[in-house]
Amino acid sequence: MKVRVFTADSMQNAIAQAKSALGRDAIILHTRKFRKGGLWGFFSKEEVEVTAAVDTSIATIPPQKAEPCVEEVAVQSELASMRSLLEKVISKIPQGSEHSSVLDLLMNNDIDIQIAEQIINDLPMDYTNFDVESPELKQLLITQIQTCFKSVEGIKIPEQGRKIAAFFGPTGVGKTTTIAKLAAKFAIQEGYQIALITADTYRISAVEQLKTYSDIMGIPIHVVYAADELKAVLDSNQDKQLILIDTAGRSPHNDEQLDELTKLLHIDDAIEKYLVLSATTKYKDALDIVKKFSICMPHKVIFTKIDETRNIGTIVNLLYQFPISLSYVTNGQNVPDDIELVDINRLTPLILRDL
Ligand SMILES: Nc1nc2c(ncn2[C@@H]2O[C@H](COP(=O)(O)OP(=O)(O)OP(=O)(O)O)[C@@H](O)[C@H]2O)c(=O)[nH]1
Ligand SMILES: [Mg+2]
Repeated sequence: MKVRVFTADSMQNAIAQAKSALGRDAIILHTRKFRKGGLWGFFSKEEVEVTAAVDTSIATIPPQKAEPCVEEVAVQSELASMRSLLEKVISKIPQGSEHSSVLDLLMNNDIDIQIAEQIINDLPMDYTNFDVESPELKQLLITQIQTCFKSVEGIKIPEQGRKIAAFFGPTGVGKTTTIAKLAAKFAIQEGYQIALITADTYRISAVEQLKTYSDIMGIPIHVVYAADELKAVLDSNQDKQLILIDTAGRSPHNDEQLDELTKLLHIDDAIEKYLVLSATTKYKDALDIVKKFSICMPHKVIFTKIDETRNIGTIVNLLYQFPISLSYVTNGQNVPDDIELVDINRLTPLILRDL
């Protein structure tokens, strides 16, 4: 530190001298006034003394510039690439807290982030005018989501001839129970002539399960072990107005089983094919299932177990990606009551249950 004393006839001048000698960074350590000259105090004049200092260490010692070690260089480059990645991600996120709140609402209802973004982008009007929790915003989102529901059609029995419907999908999703519900609806409630066929000879109790329902309802049931047997049973049931075919649950990752199922379902072009999916399935798994079972060329999809899940965003996620035709949803284990034709106006509010 460099310290110097300056005297002048005024404080202002003394400080000016200090700043000009030591620079703008000079600091005033001490000031005092004293009288100079004269005799016994007569004819003396008042002077000002300023003690000022400047920290020379800052200016004189050059900053240490150590060579970075290899590890530091690696960390710095990692940080730089993370920063650039973050900047890219942030630049893609549309700004505004309303956007992220609406995005959160959709994602809390199990809607995939990319699909949620698409839903928001496609909104026909400025949603930022609405409160995030308002019924108006909920209605706006529901109306937008409804645009992905392309078509809904249940089993339509023709006036002449017959309808053959086969049900397939992963294990345990509710295929057999759904068939029992539909059999009761068409045979008992609507009085059609129907027959049941089960090709599920894989599980010991599978045939018994459907047979129990057919016995109660007084509907004939046939068991088939191979595709050509199915053909024969279909041929011998020309008098029926509706034939419902049950199949064994299959893993979407077992290609051999899927090939076998495809052969069975294509034994007769008239077979209408229903893919049965549980609404409780995780979206990524449901995506795999739809992709893998598409080899069987499903005409329509049935979603089961919507009573077992709070969020049925999986349905929206799938419909946004595949032009699937919907048919029924099931909402419980009770035969025959817990099934209904998809009603878009009743289903879509459930999708945003957590709003
Ligand atoms: N909560 C609920 N349970 C259901 C529903 N539909 C079926 N279940 C139940 O799901 C379980 C499996 O039903 P199944 O009809 O045997 O299923 P599946 O697809 O035929 O099974 P596999 O033939 O073994 O592949 C049973 O306990 C049914 O009662 C539904 O809509 N809601
Ligand atoms: Mg079954």
